[in-house]
Amino acid sequence: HGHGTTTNGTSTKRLPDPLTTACWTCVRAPVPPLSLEEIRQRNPLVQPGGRYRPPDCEPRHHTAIVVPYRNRQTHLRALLYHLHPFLQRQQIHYSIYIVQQWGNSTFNRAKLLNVGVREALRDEDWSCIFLHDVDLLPENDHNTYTCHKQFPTHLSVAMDKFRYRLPYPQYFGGVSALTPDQYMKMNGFPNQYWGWGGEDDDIAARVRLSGMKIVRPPVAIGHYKMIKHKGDRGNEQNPRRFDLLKRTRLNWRSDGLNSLTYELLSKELEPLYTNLTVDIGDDP
Ligand code: UDH
Ligand code: NGS
Repeated sequence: HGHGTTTNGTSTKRLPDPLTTACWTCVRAPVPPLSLEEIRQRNPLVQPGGRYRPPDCEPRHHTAIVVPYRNRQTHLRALLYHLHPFLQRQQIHYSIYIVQQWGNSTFNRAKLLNVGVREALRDEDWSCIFLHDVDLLPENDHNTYTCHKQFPTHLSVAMDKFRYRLPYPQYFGGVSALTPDQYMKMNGFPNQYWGWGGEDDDIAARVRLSGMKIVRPPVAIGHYKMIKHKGDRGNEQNPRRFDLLKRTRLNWRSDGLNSLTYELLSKELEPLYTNLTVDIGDDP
């Protein structure tokens, strides 16, 4: 495998592109110095709202990508730069939703994901919904952004920061995917995790408590590069996460999709993504 160094000193990892052996799949870190306008020019077939349909076939897969978001502009550009061509190579009908938490209240990743799923399903009858952290770039084109018929999928099984393996067997963070039915069956995600940590473990527990299991791609396929960064202001470690996790079994039926409240402040069809700005309240 070729490894190069770009002019600004960042490393470029080159992997053989599995779909077209004449090409390389390049994952650059940390960020290509491209503007949103330049990324748009490279993706002329993407429609407003970050929507795409393969022009010359009837797509078998209809996937919404939902990204929990606040104040990570450079990561967002890297994700869009990478994901649009990646999904187009897979001939998927897709749309990218950025769910932006409004204001300065403590970040709540799982609640933003609930909002994203509900709003995405207003637009289309998606067959699959991806929950996607903004700083993770898939490295292998065989990692198809589609859903398993029966069970929720965890995709980011081999992240570079964890030396390309799971940090622990139950890990469900990063990138995951479910059908709308699977999502309803587990009453969505918890709304009560304000701040960093634990919400992904709660989601993994819900999968099992609702009678499902987690499926995963092979480690060689689920490779992701994480863009390095420091902890965010407004997303400090949640000291209550261990207590909450003890109560998932009691709480999952009453806290989730069926107790979700929020105010959608705006929905804008940007050239490369749908921007949902939402007031989800604050840690009580
Ligand atoms: N996110 C934002 N803005 C924030 C916080 C989180 O957009 O201010 C989103 C983003 O999509 C991110 C995801 O939420 O990828 C998860 O955030 P995270 O901070 O839980 O996870 P990440 O993998 O960082 O980005 C982990 C390293 C920070 C460790 C801090 C431990 N105290
Ligand atoms: C666990 C957290 C998860 C987190 C994972 C990886 O300890 O939310 O570490 O974190 N669970 C709890 O805190 C209960 S990471 O290495 O990415 O910072 O996703």
